[in-house]
Amino acid sequence: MKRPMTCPLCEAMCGLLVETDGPSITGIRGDPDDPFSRGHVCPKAVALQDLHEDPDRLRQPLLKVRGRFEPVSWPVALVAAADGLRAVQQRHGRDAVATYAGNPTVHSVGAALFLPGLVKALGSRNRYTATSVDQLPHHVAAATMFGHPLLIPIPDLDRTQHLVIIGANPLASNGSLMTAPDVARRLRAIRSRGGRVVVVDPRRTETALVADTHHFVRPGTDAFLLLAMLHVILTEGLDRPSRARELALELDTLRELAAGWTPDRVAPATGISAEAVRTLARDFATAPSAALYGRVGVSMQEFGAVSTWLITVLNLITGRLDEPGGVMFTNPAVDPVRGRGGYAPDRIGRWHSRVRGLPEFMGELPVATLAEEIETPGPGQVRALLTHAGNPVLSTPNGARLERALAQLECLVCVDFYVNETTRHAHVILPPVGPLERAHYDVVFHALAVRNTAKWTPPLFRPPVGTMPDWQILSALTEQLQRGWHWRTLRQRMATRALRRLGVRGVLSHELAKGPYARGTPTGGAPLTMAALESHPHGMDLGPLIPMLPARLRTASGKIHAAPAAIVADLPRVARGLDSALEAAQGQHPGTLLLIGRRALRSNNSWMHNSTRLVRGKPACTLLMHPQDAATYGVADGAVARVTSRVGTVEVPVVVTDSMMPGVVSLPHGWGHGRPGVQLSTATTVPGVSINDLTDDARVDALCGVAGFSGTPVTVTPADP
Ligand SMILES: Nc1nc2c(c(=O)[nH]1)N[C@H]1C(S)=C(S)[C@@H](COP(=O)(O)OP(=O)(O)OC[C@H]3O[C@@H](n4cnc5c(=O)[nH]c(N)nc54)[C@H](O)[C@@H]3O)O[C@H]1N2
Ligand SMILES: Nc1nc2c(c(=O)[nH]1)N[C@H]1C(S)=C(S)[C@@H](COP(=O)(O)OP(=O)(O)OC[C@H]3O[C@@H](n4cnc5c(=O)[nH]c(N)nc54)[C@H](O)[C@@H]3O)O[C@H]1N2
Ligand code: SF4
Ligand SMILES: [Mo]
Repeated sequence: MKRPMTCPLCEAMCGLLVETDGPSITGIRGDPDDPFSRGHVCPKAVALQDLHEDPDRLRQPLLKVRGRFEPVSWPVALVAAADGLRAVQQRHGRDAVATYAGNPTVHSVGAALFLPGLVKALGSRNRYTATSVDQLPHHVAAATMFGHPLLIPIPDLDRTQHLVIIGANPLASNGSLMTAPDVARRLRAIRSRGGRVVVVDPRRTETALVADTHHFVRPGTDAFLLLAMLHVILTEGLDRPSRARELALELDTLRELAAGWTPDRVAPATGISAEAVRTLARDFATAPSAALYGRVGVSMQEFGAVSTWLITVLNLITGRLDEPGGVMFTNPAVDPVRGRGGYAPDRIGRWHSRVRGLPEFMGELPVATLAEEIETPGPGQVRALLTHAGNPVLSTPNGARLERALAQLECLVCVDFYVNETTRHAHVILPPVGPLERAHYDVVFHALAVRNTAKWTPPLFRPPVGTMPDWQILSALTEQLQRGWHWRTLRQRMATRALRRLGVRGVLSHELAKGPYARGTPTGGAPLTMAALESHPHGMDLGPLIPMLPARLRTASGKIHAAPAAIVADLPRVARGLDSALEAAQGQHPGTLLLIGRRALRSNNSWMHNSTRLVRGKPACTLLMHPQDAATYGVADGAVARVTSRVGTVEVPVVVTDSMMPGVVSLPHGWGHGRPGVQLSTATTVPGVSINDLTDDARVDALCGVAGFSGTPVTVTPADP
């Protein structure tokens, strides 16, 4: 039997056809009838079979007894988890329990709908997620400019004539905040319709190789480059009127801010010549349609929020925002902007972290501060942690420090199906079923896609007896935590129970009824209900992105804030950053190289390395280095280098390649499985090292607290001189 589903591994939402024979999988291929992905898949889709069959994937809860994990029943595990967390809160207050939600949370409908209730029941201000090692700056820009953190403009990939990609490598990542299955074909299409693709990246990436132009940029200097582009566009009068611009306040402020940021001044810092910056700006501003797009390379850095804001500003003033072929807002069937949890604040720092004073945003704190919140005694100290689908030991800056801190927690509860670098420290592990055993609807990525589509998949396999999908674990744990609480929490308890009775399908049905297609689809179709989704198992196409302004704005003024006060206040820091970058460019820090990350098609953050078919072949965890640097520091291709930063040292094989910008080295993230106690029998044979044993928890974007991964200073020496 061939059964359609959506791949939940990355943001591309490829349609799959899973061929089954009773309980076994006989093949996984692309679904040609999926209207969005039209048959495209990458190698990771096939690896879903390895995940499904992986004997290391937990099917039963584990409880740590005298230092060892023992399988226990669900009632025992849930009571142990709830009692452990509640005891800490009773002794030390609500904030003593922290929560961390990792990336796969947003790829699971059950988790996306049911984790918020659990976090709310805990009622702690110590809320952390992978957002603060990822897209936090995008939310800051969206919230302060448009009034809602999820109003993120998406490149209209299929209609643009000019795409500028800064700090993203969609050919490896398959696109991010730009859900677009088969991004390679879509980029090729831009060029075959006479358009252009430009890439700005410290590495000549897979994407740069298929672009028309590539510029090396020194890591962490994008804000200077973007300010110089703003300067060129405004001084040369290349900005132009548009519907969106009519809605914008504070345009004059932009002119004041850009003064002084000439291409000549910033060129030595960015490594891109003044003439190239002028060309970049002019080509972008004058193309018939254009989209400027930035992703993790510009968001995970010390000027992440300013850079991300500048990208939106450039799209706004050149008439690209909310226009076909530019950057547009989505109109998803389940709409997080108008639906559940709808309004979210646009203020940064309503409260601050206890130890370092880092700002809250959207109700959460930056995870770069979690280790010190656990280590530092005093009122409000974090003494317990609940993780959901996260591996912060490998994915947050100075992960080794966090790992040491985890070991001193009174209670660590992990909702996860692997014993990995993080969960090995747990007292209780609650494993949900795998992605083929649960229903799927992409509540997050339909809202970030280059086309409006909708697709529902029921579970392909019946979950084995005695296992639970994540939403059931999360609601059971929520109820367990609420048990016996004061009568004032009665309403919360009733809400939890009502939600649980609805289940995923019921909640989605309510959401669809509140959504934009509740009365019919744009193509004159019937109302979009669960029944309609069920009768379209390959997915429903709801058409290209459409202009959404001004109705979609959520600002109190009903206008766009082109220069939000919180962001403008950060510009003096950017100016100081330019001074130090200029100093560094003059060679005042000899011996220092700048470390950046990278993604590979056959890898998925930290957790798919247990799939034999993905880790076969040449080692993936290598340090890329320019030949000139290799010669200077005496390391040869294939030799092992010792890489040292302020916080740590790793030893890793070197690949010498001129695809790197001189002075910059690159390591992938998500490796480092060689730690004791990790129960991943394949991954531990190809352990690699963790880049986050080098990245520095002290380097954050001071404006929003996102980790400043890009451009971590390191030294490189041969491991055996
Ligand atoms: N230096 C550096 N660090 C980075 C990055 C970088 O580029 N450079 N990238 C950052 C980015 S963008 C991100 S998103 C983060 C990711 O950071 P995290 O979200 O912390 O880590 P993941 O590697 O995604 O780990 C996912 C965990 O969820 C578990 N899991 C998988 N599926 C499910 C599920 O359905 N349910 C549950 N309960 N568990 C599941 C896996 O076993 C694994 O333990 O890493 C960040 N860290
Ligand atoms: N195969 C695969 N796909 C994935 C993932 C994965 O781990 N593997 N992870 C998923 C996740 S969680 C996310 S968030 C997305 C991320 O999706 P992308 O943002 O496309 O991620 P990357 O491939 O890391 O691309 C970031 C690029 O920024 C460059 N860069 C680094 N520092 C700087 C800088 O200072 N300035 C500039 N201009 N560029 C810089 C890097 O060289 C790199 O090419 O990918 C998702 N898709
Ligand atoms: S690109 Fe690969 S991992 Fe991403 S959704 Fe498609 S098949 Fe899955
Ligand atoms: Mo991410």
